[in-house]
Amino acid sequence: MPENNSQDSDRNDQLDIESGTRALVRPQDKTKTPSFYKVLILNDDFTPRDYVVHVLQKFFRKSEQEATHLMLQVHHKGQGVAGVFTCEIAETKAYQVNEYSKKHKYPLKCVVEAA
Ligand code: TYC
Repeated sequence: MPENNSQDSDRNDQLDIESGTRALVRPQDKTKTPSFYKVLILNDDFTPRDYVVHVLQKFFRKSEQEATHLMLQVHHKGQGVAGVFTCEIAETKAYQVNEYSKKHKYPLKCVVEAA
């Protein structure tokens, strides 16, 4: 029963509370729960609305309707969640959007935050 077992991520044994025994867990059998990260898109006063919609479609695979809805939410509330990803993918998406926006001379920014 998983509730009765305590498994510390950096030890190779697993405690069974009922019997008080420890069973060895081979390192290759240990599954790590992936951590998730939000890519937040931030509002600013200069980036054109159409460009934000384009970015949300291009980098976050939003439909035109979803992208427009999110862009308006961000415009009114200051920020919004463009997507939730594993750490490396979240950092890559934010980097790609920020570089793309620099290239197009818009101040649009994405930042990454733990989910
Ligand atoms: N506030 C911008 C404008 O009025 C539009 C905008 C929306 C910019 C969302 C960034 O993430 C953003 N042109």
